[in-house]
Amino acid sequence: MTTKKVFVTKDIPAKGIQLLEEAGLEVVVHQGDSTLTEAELIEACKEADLLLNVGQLPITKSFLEASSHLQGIALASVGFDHVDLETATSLGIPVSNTPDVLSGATADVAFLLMLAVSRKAFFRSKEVMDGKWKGFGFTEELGIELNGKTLGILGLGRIGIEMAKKAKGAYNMDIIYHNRNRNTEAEEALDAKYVSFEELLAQSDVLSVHTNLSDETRHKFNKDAFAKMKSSAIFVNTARGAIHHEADLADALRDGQIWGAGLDVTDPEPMTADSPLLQMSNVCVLPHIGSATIETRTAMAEMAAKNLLAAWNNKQMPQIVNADIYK
Ligand code: 8YV
Repeated sequence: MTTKKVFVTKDIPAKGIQLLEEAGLEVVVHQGDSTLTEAELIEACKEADLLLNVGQLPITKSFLEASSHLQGIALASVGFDHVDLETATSLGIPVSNTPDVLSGATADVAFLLMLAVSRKAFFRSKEVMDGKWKGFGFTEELGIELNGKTLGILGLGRIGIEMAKKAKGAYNMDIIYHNRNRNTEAEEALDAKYVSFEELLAQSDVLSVHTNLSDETRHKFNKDAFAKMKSSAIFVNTARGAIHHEADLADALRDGQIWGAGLDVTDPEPMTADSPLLQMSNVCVLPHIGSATIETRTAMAEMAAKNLLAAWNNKQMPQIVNADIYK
């Protein structure tokens, strides 16, 4: 029997590789910092039977058509907006993601951004670290407190629920949310109130985005949306950068339409060095570290590996996102 080959697009915690190798699979990991081009990915997958895709490397129609021999693609991410799922499904290639295991870590980063922006912590820290801090002014660059304020959540799913729990526990924040479908179970557990998107914009003191990127949510936070928010509001996005319109966000912050913003995701990613957001004291930008903890990344690698093992054994991937292939 020939050994099956798994191509992994970026290094992952050893546990993931170990699971694959123990099952007798040959694992090839793309080394180095550079992101693979589509042509390089096609070339790398010519000899592979399974693909473990780390990060948001696009899985395009042309890649899938050139790689229709793949027995399964496991994503090391919960989001799958970078995958042409329709083509994967039509070619019968199962695709899996990594839900649940990263919810707590990602909500931690949303919470961190909310708190850091509310106290301008990163900006102040940057001054100190750059040797520019000259002592404080009693009324300069003051923060705002979160206690008892209203947290609005767009997308009260797994990650949104974790964020709401933390905000409620730490600051007794009132939770309002907007979803495509109401989540009555979470409403009860969190004493959360379902509101329209317009109400979410108007009532939130902090508005945290936890929805996926789709045609419906692309640039949902644009000029019009920011204009409807409170001038004291903080906008937090740990989901996908393209859900907000970057130039409109910069304008809204500069013109005082909203108070601050915390971003773990940008569009493009990495953010360009000339972005006006990087000069603002009321903005904090992180390099997409939502799931970047030892515990979470290990769990993600393990989950992705187990999904590939299922595909290799002709079983349904436990975290499959295109179960339609079996219909
Ligand atoms: C990861 C993510 O940083 O899960 C997602 O959708 O965006 C993040 O957890 C990234 O995809 C790591 O592979």
